[in-house]
Amino acid sequence: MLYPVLTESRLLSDLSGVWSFRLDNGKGFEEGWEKAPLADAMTMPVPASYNDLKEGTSFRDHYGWAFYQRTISVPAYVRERQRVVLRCDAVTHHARVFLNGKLLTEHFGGFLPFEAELNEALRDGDNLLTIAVDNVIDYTTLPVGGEKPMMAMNIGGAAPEPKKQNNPNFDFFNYCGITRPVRIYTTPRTYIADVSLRADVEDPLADKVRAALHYRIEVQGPKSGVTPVKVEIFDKAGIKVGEGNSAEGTIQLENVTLWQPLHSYLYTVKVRAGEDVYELPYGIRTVKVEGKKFLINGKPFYFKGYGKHEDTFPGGRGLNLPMNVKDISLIKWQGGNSFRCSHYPYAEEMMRLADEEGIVVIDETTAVGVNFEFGGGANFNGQKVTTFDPEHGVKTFRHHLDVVRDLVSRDKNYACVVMWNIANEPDSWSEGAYEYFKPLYDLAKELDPEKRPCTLTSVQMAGGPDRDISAKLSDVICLNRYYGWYVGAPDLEGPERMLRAELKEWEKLGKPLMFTEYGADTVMGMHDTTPVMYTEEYQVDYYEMNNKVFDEFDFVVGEHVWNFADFATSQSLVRIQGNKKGLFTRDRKPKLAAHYFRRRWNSIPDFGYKG
Ligand code: BDP
Repeated sequence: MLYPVLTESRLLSDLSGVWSFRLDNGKGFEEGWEKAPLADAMTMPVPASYNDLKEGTSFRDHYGWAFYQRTISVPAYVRERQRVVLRCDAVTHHARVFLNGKLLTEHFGGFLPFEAELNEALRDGDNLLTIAVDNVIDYTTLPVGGEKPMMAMNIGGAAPEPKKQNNPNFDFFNYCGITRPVRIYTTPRTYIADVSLRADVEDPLADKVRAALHYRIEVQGPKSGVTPVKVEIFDKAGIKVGEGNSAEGTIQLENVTLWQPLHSYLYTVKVRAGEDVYELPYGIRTVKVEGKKFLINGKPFYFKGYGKHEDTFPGGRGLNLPMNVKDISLIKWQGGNSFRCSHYPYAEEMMRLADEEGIVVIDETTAVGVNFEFGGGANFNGQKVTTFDPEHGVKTFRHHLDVVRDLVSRDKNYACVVMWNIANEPDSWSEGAYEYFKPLYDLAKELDPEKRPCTLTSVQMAGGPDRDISAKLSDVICLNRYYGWYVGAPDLEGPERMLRAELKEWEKLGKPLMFTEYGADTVMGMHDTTPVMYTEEYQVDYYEMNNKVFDEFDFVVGEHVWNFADFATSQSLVRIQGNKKGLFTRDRKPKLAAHYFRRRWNSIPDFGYKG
């Protein structure tokens, strides 16, 4: 799906602002709230998560639907001449969109965009737009909701709450609402529906780089078959460097400037299909797994970076452009070069920013919590239930396919994206895991014009390569490991030996491996002369130990700390107003470890670190 932009043929109108809002009392649809202005409405900004914006636990932890409303109007001359499309970038987790009380569309999944054509439903004058948002997570949704609170079960099996509540099977606050922009855009009746690009670079290391840019333009609408298509490529100075004159073809490019990590270069691809014009920035680079190396532009790349979250105060997971820009600045300050979109696709504005700033990205689906083994495992009438049990196990597979499809469709043209992460810490060892995950890997590869590497980030309890199906499926082994925190803390010597022993097992596979998570909770301002858990000193010691071991293995091609910054979670005895594993606090102040990593990463080259 194309990112909405203003062009000579397309209008764009951002509906961000303060909308009317009301939490459902269980009768919202029965009473037809979508049909009339909301009674007793509160104010609510769009985009933002609503949870932290009004006071009280019943508001923050609301379970179920909430209604957002505003009026919209579109001039008649626009409606008559053009397609008018409503685009929601992210409604978390399940949306029903109504115009003048009539259902326009319904969408499942809280982190990917969806659209609806408005022409038929729009009337003259004001139109009532209602977006109802449901935040319920369960065994059918991604992310997955469990039956009991995940963390609470870890510490003694707290009894399930009698009242209805969300129990995330994941460790971040279940923020919800309209978290990304809602926009109206227009196109001519026959329009550019999709653009797929793939650059075949002859030799990325040559003095003068040549590339064949393969493109495919999807045109839809009444004249789609007969509409002439033209594709032009412009360099940064605005000079045309290539052109194609069909809906599908190849453009030869000479003297290509490659997109490089931290040295971005973006061409502009301008597409014309009849009356419609669409343009997008596009970086040319290569990505390849070769033996034990991860190559970008033919050179062995070392990932220095973070798992992140879209999480700021008070907008929760709401799009926060200033913080996105600040975070990239901090990444560069620290000598980092990459991050992972843990644990869901990030806003397109962040992907475009990463493309523009030269930050390498591992792009992730919403599949977190596909694992019944957390906290001792799930139960059904006293019987242990495995994750992929056909009757009582997860029911996420079909939705997971949709998420992979929509993610690849949205992000396939970004140079910053170098790998797809199919799931975070799933049950990747139990019976049924291979059968569940193999088709998802296959689908990502099939749909991606670039055939980027695929992975899953493997949880500690998955064990080694003998047990974990990621050994078979992943192009790069990605480990989330907590040696010296969940395993062995406060001792660091035993965990060091265990980490080394585990790496020796994975080394035999002959694939590159990176750490996609490792970290220790650290409360800013806690210090001690002898390292004690939760102090800033312990965090540094923890990382020094882990990094020392990583440096001993040449097949370890990267380190992503957990986490870039502290973030909000559900409450539990092991979460101190959230997860405190950040190198930065939630408001982006550096802990000791941030300075430690600044020294380390500035002395590690982006390319050729391990030869
Ligand atoms: C991993 C998860 C991550 C958690 C982290 C932690 O992938 O979401 O926040 O552990 O416990 O299991 O801090």
